[in-house]
Amino acid sequence: MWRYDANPVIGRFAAKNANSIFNSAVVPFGDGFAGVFRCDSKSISMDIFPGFSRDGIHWEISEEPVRFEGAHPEVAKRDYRYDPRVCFLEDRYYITWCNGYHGYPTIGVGYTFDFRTFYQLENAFLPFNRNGVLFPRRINGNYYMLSRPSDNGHTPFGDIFLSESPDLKYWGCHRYVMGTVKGDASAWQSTKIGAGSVPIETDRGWLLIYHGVIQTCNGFVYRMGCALLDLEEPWKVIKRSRNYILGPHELYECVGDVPNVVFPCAALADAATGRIAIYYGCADTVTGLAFTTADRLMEDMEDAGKMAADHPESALWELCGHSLDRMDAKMPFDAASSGDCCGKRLVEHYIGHHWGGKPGAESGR
Ligand code: BMA
Repeated sequence: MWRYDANPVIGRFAAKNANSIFNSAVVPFGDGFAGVFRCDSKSISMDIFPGFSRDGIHWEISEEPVRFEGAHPEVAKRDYRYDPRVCFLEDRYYITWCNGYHGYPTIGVGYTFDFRTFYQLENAFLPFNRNGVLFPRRINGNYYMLSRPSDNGHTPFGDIFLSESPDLKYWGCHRYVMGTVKGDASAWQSTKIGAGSVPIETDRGWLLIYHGVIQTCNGFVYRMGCALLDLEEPWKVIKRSRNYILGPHELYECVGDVPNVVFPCAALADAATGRIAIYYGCADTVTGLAFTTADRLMEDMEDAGKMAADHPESALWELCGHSLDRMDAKMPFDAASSGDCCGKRLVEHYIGHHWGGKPGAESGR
């Protein structure tokens, strides 16, 4: 992956009264981009704020947090809100976030057409849950959401699950997707994992960027990985990173309110070239931007079934080891339905300025 050479792309004080602006989601919108940003205030109140940008780099973040309309009063009452994701689905932008409900974290769901008026739906799940990420289209007629059941604290455990809904209100048919990996096989993701970006549709499967956490003597370290999920049955894991794809190395990732955290919440993809731009929170303080390609991520992943076979000591690999033979076919990357709505302009901008011109600048990990 390549970090944007002017990172952090959004500084901690880029909104009025902000202490930090970090785990945030960005989508192409109109002639530019829009986003929903996690801003913790100087009183350390956690909330989500809309923002707009012409180029995906320079942002104007609203002074007022998102105000939702339309929800049942019991759900509309704000508690705390953090870690938003934004998913363009059918005709509108859905927002999911970690929504405090009577002090307990669950997944809030809302939508907007214009990032000015927002409507709230029912919370998707019972507490305790975090990292709710929608798929960008229905699959076999239903909506799908990844999530990470958790506890009320800093959760020293956690696997990724999938839930299905006919209407974005009632969720069921819960499926286990993938879990942590203990031991030598991939210890950076040994404590908990959580979905990051809205999955990118490719002809090989859904490409998911996620975070993985290890517990150290000095606290949690958050890194970034990716997985490939089956197109029709997305609880089946085809491939997965053994090595992390981005870890906290730069100063702004290692030092901040919570050190050693990279936390992806959005990935923009250019269907024509497979280029991907990832927005991620850094040290719970600022927002970073990094680039990669779908082909590169495909190379970075290993066959989940083979990894299970190579590491029988890690039982959780067996649980996620649904090896699909058709992955052996040599297929060129071709995001099936993302079109121009997935960040083409942003990525093109970087081809000239920060990417193609600096082939040696790859930061690797
Ligand atoms: C998680 C969430 C994230 C945060 C991370 C690291 O539990 O609270 O918002 O980035 O911890 O502190």
